[in-house]
Amino acid sequence: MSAITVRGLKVTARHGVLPEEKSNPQPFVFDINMDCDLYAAAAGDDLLKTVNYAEVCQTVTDFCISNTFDLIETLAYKTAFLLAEKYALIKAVEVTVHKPQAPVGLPFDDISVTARVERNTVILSLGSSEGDKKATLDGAIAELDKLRGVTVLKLSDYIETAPYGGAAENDFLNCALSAECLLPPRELLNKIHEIEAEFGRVRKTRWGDRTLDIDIVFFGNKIIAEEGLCVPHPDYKNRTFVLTPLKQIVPDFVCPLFHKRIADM
Ligand code: PH2
Ligand code: MG
Ligand code: MG
Repeated sequence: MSAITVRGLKVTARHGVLPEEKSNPQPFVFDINMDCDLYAAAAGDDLLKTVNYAEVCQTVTDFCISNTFDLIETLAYKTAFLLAEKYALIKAVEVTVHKPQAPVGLPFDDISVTARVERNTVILSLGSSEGDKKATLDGAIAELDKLRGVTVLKLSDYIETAPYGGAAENDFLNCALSAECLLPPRELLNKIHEIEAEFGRVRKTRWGDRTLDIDIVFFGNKIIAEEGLCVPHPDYKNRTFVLTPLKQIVPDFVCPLFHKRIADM
């Protein structure tokens, strides 16, 4: 993967916890590294197919000047997020913010914070077995798409499926979608839980009937095994109500666990 890097972009601005840092501007220095595929730009010698570094410098400067944050963590993360949102070519961006005159009262060489934002394709499975199932799925998809940093790309048909697992009694309405996601996995999961709660999800019996269930089936090529967050979904390949919609929207996606195309599962 190729990259564009800016080092040492200097901006005078008002970030810091102390009141005097909010009134007296001080220097901040940015290093920005953007992973992007630059082949098309280089092959065509075309500025329109790359990320214009002059524009990046202006965007970062404007953002830094027109906001006031307590933490350089916030400044670094929000700057990285803004760049990833603005430039679709960016696959991942790292922003380091240095604060060379931080009011520490002791001699130091440098203080900095680095934040990273990645663009991943995520694949979600949705199901509903209580209430107005179609309205719930429609509403949940709209809410997902409204999340900052999440853009729905492809949506499968809605299919009626028999309950799987033995606990639920009603038929389900299921679908799957792919989306572009700038949030880290745990943050996406938290947002999903909020949307499930908004649609009246009450966590009763495992596998029981529910107004809305949204599962992360894939998160790019990541393999995650944490409390409450297992990706790829541990049982997806045994569930036709997941596989059928996936075959429709992402037949060529290769599962990072089984190294097989979805179409061949
Ligand atoms: N979800 C479950 C349990 N069983 N069965 C079908 N048909 N569809 C589902 O979405 C489903 C299920 C637990 O999440
Ligand atoms: Mg589920
Ligand atoms: Mg779930």
